[in-house]
Amino acid sequence: MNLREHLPADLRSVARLINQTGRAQYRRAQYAAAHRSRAHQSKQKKISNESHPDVKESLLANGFAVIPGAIPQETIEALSAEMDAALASNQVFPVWRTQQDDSRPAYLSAAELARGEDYIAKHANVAYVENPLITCQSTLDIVFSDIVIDIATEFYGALPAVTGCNLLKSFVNDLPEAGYNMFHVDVQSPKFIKFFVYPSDVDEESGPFCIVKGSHRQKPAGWRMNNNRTLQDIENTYGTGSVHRISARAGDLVVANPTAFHRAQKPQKHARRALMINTGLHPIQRAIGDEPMIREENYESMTLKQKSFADFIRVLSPADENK
Ligand SMILES: O=C(O)CCC(=O)C(=O)O
Repeated sequence: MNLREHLPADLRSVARLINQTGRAQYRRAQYAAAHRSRAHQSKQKKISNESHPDVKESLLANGFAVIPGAIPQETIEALSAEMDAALASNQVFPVWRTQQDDSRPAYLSAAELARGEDYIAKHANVAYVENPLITCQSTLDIVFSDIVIDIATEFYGALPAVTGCNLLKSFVNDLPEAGYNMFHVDVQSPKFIKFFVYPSDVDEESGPFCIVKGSHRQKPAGWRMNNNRTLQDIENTYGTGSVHRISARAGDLVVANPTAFHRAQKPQKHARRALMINTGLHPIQRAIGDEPMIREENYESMTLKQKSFADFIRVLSPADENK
């Protein structure tokens, strides 16, 4: 039974506020406990890290940072080719139909997916590659690179870990803005960062990641209650020009604090491909994407530093893979 349906409308928003406040308190306690434990492990494991003080400073002040050319070009070329091959062979996570109506299922059917990317792009704003850390092995070189782990370690002051990994393509189409195209904040943890790497350059016309500078520090009361803010809402509150659209070259590393207001702008002229790495100190409930998984052979060849970063990733044995 859905109790909320039995509440008068004006009590429903109060119930939602109480529920959200309770969950936020729970997540703060979860983060604090995880921080104690993972800071302790960090001291014990004596893992060496390079410091990136400018990145940390920019993350704290603005909520984002861009590190130009952080990922080698050959890795980016491999990522680009593997991602295109995965999409061409329909290795995609169930694709959510952008315009929902009662006459069609919420997700595209296997027969629809088999019609290929042009068809998918007419019905969905975005498609995700299935199990990216397995399907596209070049993702491992990026996700477990020193620069990603070092920036995350310095940000948390404790051993970080991957909490989710998405490889996605956002399409140019006539469908309305939906989901991540609206301004929102991620609430799965009170403190976390995500990384983006693009297989090709991203500019204003190819659906850049947008973030409201400093909004991780300052939000109007009650704004967490609605994660569907329009550009107009944001500009009315934070001012014209408050939205920063992050253009980046293929191989740049973009880091962002998603507790700031952000969105994926809908691409106007060119589709956008992106690798997105979520990090944190405790496992989170993912809004989208598979549970992150890697092959046992890949896990076994990792350093201690990389294995710690894989703490929340499911390691698949050959027997698991054949199931
Ligand atoms: O794809 C993007 O640029 C943003 C995705 C996003 O909004 C999110 O992960 O919360």
